[in-house]
Amino acid sequence: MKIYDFPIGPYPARVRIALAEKSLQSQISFVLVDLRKGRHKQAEFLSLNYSGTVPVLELEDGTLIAECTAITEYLDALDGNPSLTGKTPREKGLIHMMNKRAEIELLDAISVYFHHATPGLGPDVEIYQNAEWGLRQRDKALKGMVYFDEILRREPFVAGPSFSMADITVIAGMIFADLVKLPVPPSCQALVAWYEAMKQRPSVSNRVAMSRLR
Ligand code: GTS
Repeated sequence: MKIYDFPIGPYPARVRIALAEKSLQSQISFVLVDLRKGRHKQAEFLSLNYSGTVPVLELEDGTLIAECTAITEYLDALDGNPSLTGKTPREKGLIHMMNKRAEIELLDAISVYFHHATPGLGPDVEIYQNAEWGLRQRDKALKGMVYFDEILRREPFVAGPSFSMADITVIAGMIFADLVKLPVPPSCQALVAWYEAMKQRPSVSNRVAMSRLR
C-alpha cells in the first residue's frame, strides 16, 4: 500500500499514528506531496483526490481512499486488534461521534484558522484568505479544547475507556495547535495532561520519522 503524504502535517499524522498503533508501518510506502509548493492543487494530484488534500491511501489494486477517517476505518478492518474504531455497535457509534466532533470542533477549525488568518502555506498556495472567518474558527477551536477538557476530566480517553480513532483526531488537533502556536486555555488542565500522556505513545512520538525508518 502507498500513502500520499506530507510528513509534518497534522492530518497525515492521524494515519501515521493509526498505522503504528496497528503495527502496519512495514506494509506502507510514503509518497511526498509538497504542500508548500502547492502540489496538492495540481491536476496530477487532483486526479487522485478530488478534494486536493493529503493523506490518500492507494491499495495494491489502485483503489484510492482519501479522508483520514475512511483510511483509519480501512486499516482497522484489516485486523481488528487493537481496535481503533470500536467492536460493538455502541463503541462504534460513540467513537464515530467523538471523532467527528474532534474534526468539527477542533482540528478542522484550526486548519481553517491556519489557512485564512495566518500566512498558511504561503502566498502562492493561499490564493483566497478570509481572516475574519479564520479568527472565528480559531475561537471555535479554543471552545472545542474546553469541551474536550471537560470530557477528559471524567474519562481516560476521548470516547470512553479505550484509546481510539477519536483520540488520534484530538491529538492531531493539538499537533496543529502547537504548529500554529495556538495557546491552550489555562483552564484545560485535563486536556494538557492527557496530551502529555499521548505524546509518550511511540505511535505519536515517532510519527514523523516513520517514512525515514523504512
Ligand atoms: N478532511 C480531510 C481528511 O480528513 O483527510 C482533510 C485533510 C487535510 O486538510 N489535509 C491537509 C491538506 O491537505 C494536510 S496537513 O495540513 O495536515 O498537512 N491541506 C492542504 C490544503 O490546502 O488544505
